[in-house]
Amino acid sequence: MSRTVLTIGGSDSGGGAGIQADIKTFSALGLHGTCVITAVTAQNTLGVQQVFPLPVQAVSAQLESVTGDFSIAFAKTGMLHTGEIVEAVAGHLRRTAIPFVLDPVIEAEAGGRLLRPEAVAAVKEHLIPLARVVVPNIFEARALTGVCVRDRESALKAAGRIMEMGPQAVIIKGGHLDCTDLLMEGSETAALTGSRVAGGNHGVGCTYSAALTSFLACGSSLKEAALLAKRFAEAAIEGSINAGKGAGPVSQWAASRAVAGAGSPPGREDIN
Ligand code: PXL
Repeated sequence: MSRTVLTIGGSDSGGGAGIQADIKTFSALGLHGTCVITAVTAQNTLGVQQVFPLPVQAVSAQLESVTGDFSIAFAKTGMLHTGEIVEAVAGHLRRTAIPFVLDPVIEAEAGGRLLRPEAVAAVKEHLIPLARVVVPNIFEARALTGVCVRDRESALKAAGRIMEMGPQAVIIKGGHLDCTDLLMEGSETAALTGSRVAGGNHGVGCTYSAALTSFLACGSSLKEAALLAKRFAEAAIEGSINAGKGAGPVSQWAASRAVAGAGSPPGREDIN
């Protein structure tokens, strides 16, 4: 069984979010992480100062290199920035049929546009229909559906609209409300409760979706993976590091110690 996972997203020079958070999360959960970088951000804990998207050929070449060698158990997409990159990534994921978690990253928490406004339509049209699960926060849910999520009823409405776009499941994250996530899959819905944890939160969204990807790669059911990823993200905030002048980066190391045994880190021979 392959224990190699893939993240497709942007680099955060501050080391807290994006590809850096994903690789740290994969590693903390005992997996081998590969990465396809879509854009380089000049960023710190105070915000995103500049964004440099890579040429679409550079993204396609990385996708070919990674999937031409490794057997990818599960992938995730994060910051994709341009419509052109969204289409290239969607085309590759469709051809290779790699299951993936779609984190519809639009803006950095500390401020800074990570997906161009005109690329939102490409995400809806080309990428969402292929996703195993889409994991928006309430702001991303609004950008995708026009529904302002305030409570369970509006979360159900937004989730229903995203389901109409064709993914297998959606989780509306409630971290900006009462920390209850709404999972919708087929005709089933579940409320996944959590607790508000004090600490720095830079990189928490990426860490959550990377942990979800990891638990799915290890064979958990979606609901089980979503609960484990939520606990992992909470523990990562609790153990966050006081670095930089803004919101401190979450700690995947602390999370892996706190939730030890949650995943099932493979033996060396299992890593493919
Ligand atoms: O949290 C979403 C995110 C994703 N990818 C990159 C980011 C951020 C947030 O800052 O910088 C590169």
